[in-house]
Amino acid sequence: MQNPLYDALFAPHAGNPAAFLTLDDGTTVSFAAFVARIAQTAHALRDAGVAPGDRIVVQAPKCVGMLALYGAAVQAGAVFLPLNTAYTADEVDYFIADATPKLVICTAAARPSLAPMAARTGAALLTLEADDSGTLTDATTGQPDTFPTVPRDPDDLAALLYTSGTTGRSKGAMMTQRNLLSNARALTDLWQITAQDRLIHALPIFHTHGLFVAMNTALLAGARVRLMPRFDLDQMMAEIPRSTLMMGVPTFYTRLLEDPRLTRDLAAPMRLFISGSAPLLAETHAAFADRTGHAILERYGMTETNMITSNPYDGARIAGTVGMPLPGVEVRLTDPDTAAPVAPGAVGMVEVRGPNVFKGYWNMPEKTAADLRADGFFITGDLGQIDAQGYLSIVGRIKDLIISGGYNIYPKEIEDVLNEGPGVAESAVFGIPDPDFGEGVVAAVVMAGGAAFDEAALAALVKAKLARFKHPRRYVVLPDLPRNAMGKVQKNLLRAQFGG
Ligand code: MCA
Ligand code: AMP
Repeated sequence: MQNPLYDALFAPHAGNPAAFLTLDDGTTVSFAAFVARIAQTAHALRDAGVAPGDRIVVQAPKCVGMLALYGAAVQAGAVFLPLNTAYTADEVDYFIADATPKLVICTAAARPSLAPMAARTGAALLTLEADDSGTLTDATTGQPDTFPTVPRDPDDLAALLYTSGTTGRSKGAMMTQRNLLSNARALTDLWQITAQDRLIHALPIFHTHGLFVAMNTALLAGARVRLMPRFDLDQMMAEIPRSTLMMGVPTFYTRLLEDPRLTRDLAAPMRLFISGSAPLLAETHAAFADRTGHAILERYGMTETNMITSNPYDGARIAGTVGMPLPGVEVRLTDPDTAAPVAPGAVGMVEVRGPNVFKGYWNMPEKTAADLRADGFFITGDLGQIDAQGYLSIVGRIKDLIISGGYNIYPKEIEDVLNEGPGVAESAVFGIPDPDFGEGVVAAVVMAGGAAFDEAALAALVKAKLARFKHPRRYVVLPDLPRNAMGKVQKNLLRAQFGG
């Protein structure tokens, strides 16, 4: 038995002296050095007590060591669980308790708050910093540069990615080797990614987009990667003329467009610009094409499913649509109430089936059964419409979700915190259009009889519990929340009232 993901993404690069990663200071890491570092890290994982199937929780800055850790987890047969670096200790506590990892990796600054959580589940703790130093790096130093790859079945887990829900706490989406590899193959093929490409990588590597869509395809193709710690306009302007490929969220594109340095000449060497994770406005697509001559290729996916559809590489990339199902992936639109397929051209719930669809939610069989039908179709919570040419458009969502700068924000999670606030009777959190992030978070609160509204107290409560990107940027006080006959809060009315 082999390890399909390791064998496809990492093993072929062993001994290849060509440059793979280019860092901020201009230094490069060769494919060979990267694969060797993965092996050394795999030894360090084993020394830390990580066995096949064990989870590794990682809340660390984007750096070579973090990428090598991903590879090492795959090679050692462990389950990689990356977390948004913006999450508060309160948020991380839940993930550690739920996933019961054998190893937690964080910065030295976060160690005091995370160490007791790791201790509670009997996990070891190592550190990793933005400059690649830390006790994890120390533990890899001097280790052999080859590691006996742990055999894995295609249905074995490679990663656990937490995604919030409209009700209750976050759920761990179990991603198998097959899920990741099938998607990497489909995308690499469709987008014609090759060893000639140079990818501008400015996305975080704790989500599907930056880690799997971007890194797995680059690794599969043997493409070079300009690894940036974060999105930075000056760096983007410097890298565009030296690169061929970029993947980003719509905010990347609106920010690039605001900069007059973005011109047709600057972008001439580029082969392909790809957007996803949130809706790209048709006007952004048009403005970008007008300015650079490039038609942004928009695709659509979800943590639980990896990528589902993509606009074509050769062929019309239609603004406002997310294209056609990837090869091997089936999409159907159903009536949200009856689950029956809708008529051609009608709006329906997007359901998806294929090797890309996850194995289920970690330790949540009921939740898995509710979202994954017996015939294998996963219910996305997105509403779509398919035109006569077969292009899917995402026209709405049944799930109560805000997408801000490509990050998902579940209103329920914020409302639960606000409702604990002094004098708060109830609250409703909703998204309004935001020129930079696509959507911005607004909180409407109803105070209990006579209680005074104290914004600072509420903001402090939110700050203690939730990552900064989830914080409401505006509070409004209402005498009561608009509800329909069923008693459900009508957020569409709130959006209409405050979104102008
Ligand atoms: C940062 N802030 C945000 C966000 N990012 N607030 C709301 N939404 C955000 N996305 C906060 C900061 O904490 C800061 O707070 C303030 O906003 C301004 O920060 P700024 O420096 O402008 O932000 P940035 O560091 O430039 O980040 C913006 C960003 C970043 C580049 C758009 O958020 C980003 O890289 N997003 C990509 C997310 C992503 O990869 N999503 C893929 C998920 P303060 O007020 O304190 O200054 S995977 C997925 O969705 C599926 C599977 C798919 O299809 O891909
Ligand atoms: P996540 O839970 O982070 O995986 O986010 C997945 C959700 O992001 C999907 O269910 C969609 O609602 C949304 N999404 C991703 N890509 C697109 C896109 N290109 N257009 C519209 N929505 C998108």
